[in-house]
Amino acid sequence: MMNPRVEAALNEQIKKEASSSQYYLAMASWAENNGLNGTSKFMYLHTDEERFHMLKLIKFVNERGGTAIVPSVEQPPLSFDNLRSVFELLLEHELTVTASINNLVDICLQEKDYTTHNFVQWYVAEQLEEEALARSILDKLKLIGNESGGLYLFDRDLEQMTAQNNPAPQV
Ligand code: OFO
Repeated sequence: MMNPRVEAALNEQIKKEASSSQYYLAMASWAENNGLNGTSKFMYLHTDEERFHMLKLIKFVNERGGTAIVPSVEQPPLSFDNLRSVFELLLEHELTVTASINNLVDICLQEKDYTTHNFVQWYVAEQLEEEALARSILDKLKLIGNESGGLYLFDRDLEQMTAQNNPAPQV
């Protein structure tokens, strides 16, 4: 049996990962419709990664004797102002996910659930990486400003970067 408080917090996290996946899927689709192929590929990969984060949690909860709740998800926005605002929203979103992971760590410690605490460390490391990546992309976009040649090159770079990445890992 899982500690009920930890189980509830893990189910909350499942919901967050599902909504992250949906959010980045909306960004991928918007970018695709706006000729931003690199950004679109990056976001399609990212939406799969978030789904993987969700699946990993679902399997963990079920394997530990809990019941994973597959959540319904809200419809994300249909459009975005521009490339920079997409990545600003992504970083903002990741910061809320990090806060939620930190809260999960706190609950594990309070409830002395060291197994889940150990499992959640993977997410702690993942959040560090995701925030760093979002910040480095935003730094580039700030340098470029509204210069269309620069934005074109940025999008192409992102395409190359995504192509070098492995496809989303399997659970
Ligand atoms: Fe699941 O790491 Fe982003 O949200």
